Amino acid sequence: MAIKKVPVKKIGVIERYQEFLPVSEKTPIISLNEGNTPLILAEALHHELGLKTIRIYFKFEGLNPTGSFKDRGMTMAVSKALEEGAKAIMCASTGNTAAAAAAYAARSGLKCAVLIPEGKIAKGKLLQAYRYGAKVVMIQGNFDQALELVKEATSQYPIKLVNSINPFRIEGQKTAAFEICDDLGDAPEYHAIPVGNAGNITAYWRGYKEYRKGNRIETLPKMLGFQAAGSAPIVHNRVIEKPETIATAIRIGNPASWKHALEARDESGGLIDMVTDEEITWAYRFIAEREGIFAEPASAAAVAGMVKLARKNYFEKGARIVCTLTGSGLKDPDFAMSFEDKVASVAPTLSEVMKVIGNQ
Ligand code: AN7
Repeated sequence: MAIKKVPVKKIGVIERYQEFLPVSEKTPIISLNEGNTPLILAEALHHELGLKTIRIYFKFEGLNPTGSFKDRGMTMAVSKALEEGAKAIMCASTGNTAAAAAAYAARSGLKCAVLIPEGKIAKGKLLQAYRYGAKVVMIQGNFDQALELVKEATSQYPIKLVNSINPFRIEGQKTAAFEICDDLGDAPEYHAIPVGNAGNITAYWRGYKEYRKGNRIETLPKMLGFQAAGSAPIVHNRVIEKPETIATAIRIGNPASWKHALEARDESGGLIDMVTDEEITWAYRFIAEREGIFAEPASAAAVAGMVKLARKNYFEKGARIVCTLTGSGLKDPDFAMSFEDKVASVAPTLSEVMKVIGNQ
């Protein structure tokens, strides 16, 4: 018997949320059907933390077309760049912005150049930018220096900047908050998120506020941002000249949206804290090994932060916490393979195989 085919019209975030976005019928929509990512209820984490009435949900952004939340902002930035007559786009990136910019540029026909910190970018992101056909330039410096160069270049040449200081990026990224509210039927009580350049925490807060203004939700969440301890300028209230962390995506010492992140924190009554690389690594392995969700280390920073707060009994009874898992674990194979539990290699005999897997 033939399986019945159901026609499905897949749409991206611009079409789905156009009434909340600065687009018109003149905007050429460049989309890869981004967004509509799953909100997955945690299982093992509740048991681990002894949480009985609290529900933790993962907004898994690693399932976007290029494997991170950056696609939501890039569909907007590239569509608007095209509408404005641009011929080329450019960004600095710790990796995911570069991958998304390169993909949407490929789809639109725009040229794309990306500046990345040499040696400090996950391999999967580098190969994406390269394979989608962008001009990839390694800077012998860090992300903050790369961003300064991009600002200079785009102010002197007819190239559109598509980092999150481009306001259309934030506009696109706020759609993730809309999706969460649509799925839950209201806003969660808390929203945990990793903070690097601070564009995403800014975007979510704007999304929640606009949904409340539009009477789609009644309450607003407390925004909980987490930086890596070696790259925590907002927590320390000073620029970090040499940021360090295994979570290379958020290895940023001078966030572009610093001020907006503070607004999100203060207006929502939330907090911005930091987590160590050890805490990030624990969370990274826990959600992969116990929840079956493979997210990249930067994403695990938000989980680690939430775990830290839960252990201090920060959350009140009955609360719903949404934690954004910003990117796919597949992005960073080197980190994934950096542990003791390496893959075994044995002779092709049953006894050798059973020696490794044990008598299960
Ligand atoms: C997986 O790609 O900055 O606070 O250049 O890739 O909005 O910067 C990436 C950031 C969190 C932090 N999780 O978001 C870039 C870049 C992942 C990321 C962040 C990033 P923002």
